Amino acid sequence: MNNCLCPPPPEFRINRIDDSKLKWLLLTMMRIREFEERVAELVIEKKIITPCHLYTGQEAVASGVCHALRKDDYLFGTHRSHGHYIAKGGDLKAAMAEMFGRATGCSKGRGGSMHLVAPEVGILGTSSIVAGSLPIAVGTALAESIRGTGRVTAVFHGDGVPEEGIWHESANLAALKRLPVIFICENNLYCTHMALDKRRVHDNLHRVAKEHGLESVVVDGNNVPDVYYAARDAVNRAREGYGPSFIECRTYRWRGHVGPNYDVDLGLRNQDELDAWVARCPIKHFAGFLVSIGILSKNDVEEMQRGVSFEIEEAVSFAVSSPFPDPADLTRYVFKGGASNDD
Ligand SMILES: Cc1ncc(C[n+]2csc(CCOP(=O)(O)OP(=O)(O)O)c2C)c(N)n1
Ligand SMILES: [Mg+2]
Repeated sequence: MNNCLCPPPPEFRINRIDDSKLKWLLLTMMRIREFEERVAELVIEKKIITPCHLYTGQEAVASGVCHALRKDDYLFGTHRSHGHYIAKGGDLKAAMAEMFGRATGCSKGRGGSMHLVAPEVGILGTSSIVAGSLPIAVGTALAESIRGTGRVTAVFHGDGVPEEGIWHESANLAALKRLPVIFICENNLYCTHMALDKRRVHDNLHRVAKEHGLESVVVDGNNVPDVYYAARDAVNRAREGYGPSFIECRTYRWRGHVGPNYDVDLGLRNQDELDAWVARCPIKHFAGFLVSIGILSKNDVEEMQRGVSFEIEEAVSFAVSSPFPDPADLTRYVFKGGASNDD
């Protein structure tokens, strides 16, 4: 693991991925940041009341990984998945409407912040149950390997998840059957309010994954090209039948575990630590890099930012003008084929 915000690997400069893709990486991170920071404001204003676990600071992970995935590849997420949803191509308006509990939301207003779905772009679900997505993701990978579709499954999870038994069962089965699944561990150093070094004797998540038989790497999760290259390699291996991988992305969430506060006042982490990670902002650094190599000008970056702000405001307007679900439909979507389920 490289603790500094290292420059992109040489290959990145030499065999540059094309400019439109570089811009996509930056744009995606900006969209996630703007979405999250707008949601934070709306929570403070009590306009959004679903509990929101914000992704600010971790944008490079979702963006780098999803850039390596195909649209029809599958994605599973967690309680902190707005970024995964956006990076995989989920509709922004539908995501914002879900935050407001509206019928036009991606989960029809029934899921809230933690339960997002968009099967049209491969997002089969995000879940509030810590580690709950793991066995489902492995099951999906098993199904796709039997069908021979070449589809890959990416499952995002936090650093708290390898402390759950089901993570070990899932990793073992995935390795045993050489399944096309990628475990992306977003190690933001905290599980709710408990730091990694208070929970583990060793800082060894990637080694544990390796022991289970997963191809395992650690990357700087604030460096989007680093994340992309690790994900690209893992996706290629999975698609070619070489089995599962584990990518530990070292990163940090700027805001507290849940909601818009920073948790510093609670004595759970200190301001110096937060400031150091804010100084390593993945967006600021990548934008600076693209400007430095002449792919974008400062004006281009500002224009992109204005476009993103406009897009998010449009999503908010769409959400607040959308209807709530009809109470008469309460039991719809509860049971497949149930009396009131005609969808
Ligand atoms: C099975 C289960 N146990 C406990 C919880 C309560 N809980 C919600 S989020 C969380 C911490 C998850 O930490 P981590 O996996 O590191 O993800 P992060 O929040 O840091 O993104 C816990 C313990 C839960 N939702 N589900
Ligand atoms: Mg964590």
